[in-house]
Amino acid sequence: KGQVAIVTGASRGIGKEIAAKLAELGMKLAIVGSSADIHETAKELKKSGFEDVLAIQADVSSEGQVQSMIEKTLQQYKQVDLLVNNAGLGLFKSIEDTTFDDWKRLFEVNVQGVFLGVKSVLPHMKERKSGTIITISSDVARYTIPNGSAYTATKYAVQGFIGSIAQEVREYGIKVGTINPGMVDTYIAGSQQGLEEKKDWLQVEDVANAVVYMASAPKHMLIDEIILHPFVQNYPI
Ligand code: NJP
Repeated sequence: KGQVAIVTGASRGIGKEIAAKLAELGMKLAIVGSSADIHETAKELKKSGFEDVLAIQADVSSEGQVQSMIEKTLQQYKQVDLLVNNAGLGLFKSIEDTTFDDWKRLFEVNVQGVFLGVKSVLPHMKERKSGTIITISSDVARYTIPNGSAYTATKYAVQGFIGSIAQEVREYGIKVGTINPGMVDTYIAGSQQGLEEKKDWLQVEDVANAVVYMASAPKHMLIDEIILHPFVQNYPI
């Protein structure tokens, strides 16, 4: 209660639900999205009774915008206890249909975005000798899928980056973990939320609950990773 969280990619989908669940816990929020929709989401959260919601329109792939995201959050709340790197793009296309621009944009948002988020918040968390960084990666960071080569490659990159960081920053009292969901009913890759054919997929609350569980681990406990997938999804273990 009273702690401060930044949630990226909170305009819709998983990030929006993470923001709502953290607000329910009494956390103060900075919610981030690249489109003006982020202001609508902030209005909705405020309407639900959560007062401390700061909307920041920023592209996580831009070094300057991520820096100002942290500065605005610190200006408003003086501290950051939790960063949730959730913003991400999906792309499910054959290699023939995947353009070089698709590839670059996916890496900019999914990988560079996570790098910049971590870089920008670390000095503050190191100074306070506390903080938690949770990244929404994917179960495809563990195996491969056809028609998802670029997307899968970004999530493998995130896993490698985050795993290394987790070990580096432990000495500063900073916890780092990833949530790796399978198929979640969201707007990813131009989909719609709530479609009948996705009713047995993970729901956004499932992933948000995992974030809450990871973020509320007692001081002596580190949850490195949570993997969750729909019961109907064939998951190679
Ligand atoms: O996607 P979606 P999800 N800078 O499309 C924002 C991972 N995941 O909730 O920019 C800042 O509903 C965008 O807002 P806006 C996935 O890889 C998912 O499913 O304003 N924000 C929106 O709020 C990703 O890392 C599944 O349009 C940016 C949000 O991101 C995370 O879950 C499976 C941005 C995307 O909402 C959330 O994705 C899995 C930018 N440059 C992992 N670009 C799944 N859904 O099945 C986009 O394994 N956003």
